[in-house]
Amino acid sequence: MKLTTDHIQQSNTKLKKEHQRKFDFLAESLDQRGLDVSELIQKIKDLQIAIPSWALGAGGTRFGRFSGAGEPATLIHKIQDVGILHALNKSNNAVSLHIPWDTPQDYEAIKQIADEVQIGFDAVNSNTFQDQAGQLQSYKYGSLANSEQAVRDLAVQHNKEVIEIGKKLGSKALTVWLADGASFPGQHSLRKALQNTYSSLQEIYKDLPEDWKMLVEYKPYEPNFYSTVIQDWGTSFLLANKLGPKAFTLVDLGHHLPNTNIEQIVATLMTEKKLGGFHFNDSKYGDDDLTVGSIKPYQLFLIFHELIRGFDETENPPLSWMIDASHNLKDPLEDLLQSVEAIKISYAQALLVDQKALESAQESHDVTAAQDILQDAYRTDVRPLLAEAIRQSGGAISAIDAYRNLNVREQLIKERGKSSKASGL
Ligand code: AOS
Ligand code: ZN
Ligand code: ZN
Ligand code: ZN
Repeated sequence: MKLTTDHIQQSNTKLKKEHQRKFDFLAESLDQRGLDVSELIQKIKDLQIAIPSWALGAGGTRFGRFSGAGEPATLIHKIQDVGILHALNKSNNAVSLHIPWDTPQDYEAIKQIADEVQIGFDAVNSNTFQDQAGQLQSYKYGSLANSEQAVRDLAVQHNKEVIEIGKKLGSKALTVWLADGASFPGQHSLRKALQNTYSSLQEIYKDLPEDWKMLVEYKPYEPNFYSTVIQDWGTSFLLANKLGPKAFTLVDLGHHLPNTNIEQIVATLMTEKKLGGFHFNDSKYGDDDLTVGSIKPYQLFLIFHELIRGFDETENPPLSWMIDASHNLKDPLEDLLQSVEAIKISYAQALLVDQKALESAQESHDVTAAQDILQDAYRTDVRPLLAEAIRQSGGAISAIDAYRNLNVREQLIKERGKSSKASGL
């Protein structure tokens, strides 16, 4: 299954007139507000978000997993799926692999297939939260933080192998997410666990190529429920600072206690040039991994607002943009199309903020005006702008409509079979 430009153009014909009408109306009003519409379109086109390999199949909960049909069963299938997304929205030009779930057999073949669908390889993810068949040491009581040297060595070795795999594929970042922690007070020494984590990460850092980043993810709880070693942005930031200039903090939107001010964390990390990237998703309670923008779209907008200011005012290096969402109700590809759209909508809205007016409102303590300026941007329906950017890039005016009209899932089921299941989570 490969979507061609012809397929997409054909699906655009029906929507074109109505799209043009909406776009012209919006473009005129943006123009009147003094915004450069073609510059906005270019910025929206340029934002590319990596798709995690583990989001392409239906995710499960600890109670069960209801697989969809025609899921990708192999790495080749996963790359094809990302190729389908990218053909539709021209916004996902990379995949983020999880090792060992996605360890390639034949690197040249994999790279060629990815090349054909214009997909590159974003951050590679290591996995020391599960034991693999035949593994000599167990991660049951932790990996990089484990009190046993032999277990730490194994986990360090695995991360080094992940770097080697990433090098062969052209990745430029290693994402480390650790489940390490304790479920009961007294289970382990909090200080030793942190020290062990730091020294293990130092070992891995030594193998990190010059042009790579190490992204250190934090998370307050789960699977451990009393203490997680890298529990918050402060701990990740501390480790990244101690490790060196190639280490950064990765912000997964779902990894915060309820009501945490994530945009403030983003602002602080950018000021310190230590924001490495994102795992986008949405949540109401915890690490819910719901579709981006489905619960708190205003928060997402505020995060993008901080990012845009940060890009202008700080020297934070370019970010890794990744999604980390997976759930068990929707078709995963439709879900990802919605997530990508939500990210780009927030970005486009944040680009509309009148920065000069906001700054002067802030300086004169005009709180009412400051709020209005932000909300004016947030309440603008930028969807026609987004659709135009994607259409100009050769994608679909409405990605979900095209996906459905072109019977993509039906064709995948025909090719892969009804009971094809994704590996991994
Ligand atoms: C786990 O909660 C983290 O969000 C990870 O980034 C990610 O979901 C995991 O590596 C995929 O298994
Ligand atoms: Zn994550
Ligand atoms: Zn998570
Ligand atoms: Zn999550």
